[in-house]
Amino acid sequence: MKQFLSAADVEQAEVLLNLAREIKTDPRARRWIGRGKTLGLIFMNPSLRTRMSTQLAARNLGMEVIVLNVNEDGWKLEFEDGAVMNAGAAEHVREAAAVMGAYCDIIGLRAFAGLKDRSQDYAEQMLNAFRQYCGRPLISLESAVRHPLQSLADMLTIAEHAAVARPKVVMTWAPHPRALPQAVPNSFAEWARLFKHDLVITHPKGFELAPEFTEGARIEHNQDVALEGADFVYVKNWSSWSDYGAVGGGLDSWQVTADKLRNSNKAKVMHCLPVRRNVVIGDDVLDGPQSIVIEQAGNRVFAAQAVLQSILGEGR
Ligand code: SN0
Repeated sequence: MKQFLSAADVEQAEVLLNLAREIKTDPRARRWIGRGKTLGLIFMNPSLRTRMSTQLAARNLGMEVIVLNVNEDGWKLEFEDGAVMNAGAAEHVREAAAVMGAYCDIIGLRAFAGLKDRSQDYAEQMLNAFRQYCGRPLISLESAVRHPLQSLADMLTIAEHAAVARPKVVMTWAPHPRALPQAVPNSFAEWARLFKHDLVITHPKGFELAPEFTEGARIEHNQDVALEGADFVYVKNWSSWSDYGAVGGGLDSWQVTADKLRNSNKAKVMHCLPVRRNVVIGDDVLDGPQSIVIEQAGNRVFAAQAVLQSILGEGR
């Protein structure tokens, strides 16, 4: 694997998933293959799970890790080509990414969507600049449009819990006080299609995702109908793609509570976290037996390790 920015970088999805499963049985089994190599994790935005799980994964392979919260601890970066840099930004990404590439063997980058300008976000300016200038294999730690490490962990979690070959997977929109990116739901839909899951997406009108991501999925605007018979319920808020970044109001009834799940097939409930309790998902679900969110987050280590191992040339 040369980079990990989207599902398109994966040659054989099943093979990568099986590698993650194998790693989970003995995470330190190949603790020498990254020896002498350094992973640089560059964060433009906050992170808990991605930051910790990717470091753990690298250490399980014997790698050194450098973490930089570039907005707080680095120079303010300029991304525009040809910019006259006489204002806030002290350093252009051309130099910054190239220097990081000189120090590190693999780079991971987190750069969220700004949610102001759709075409700018969907052009993946920051991710593409790092890809172009770092000269090293690049891993997305959530970009403006996708979060593939999350999705690989999600696919692993579903594979572990699925009782039937093709479970009914429902991704439901849920309320949130802030505008959140579409990266997680975009990627989830992309990977669910890759793994040929029976995917139903339910959201209020106006919260359609970009059509390139939902192709092949069923869209159901009635949440109760969508949840009927669900084996997995993937809960996520996202802001509007058409009315770019809009949050919407008066949609509190979309919160996923135990009552909402009554007609599901004892659905396992997933969320990428962080989750706002009693806004997105009720306590009765998060603290109940149907929630698998902690296990899902635990699987982030094995997903990241499968990706690192593949980039190091020891995957398949
Ligand atoms: C991010 C998102 O893309 O939705 C990261 C998820 C892995 N989530 C948030 O930014 C939540 C922020 C909040 O205020 O709840």
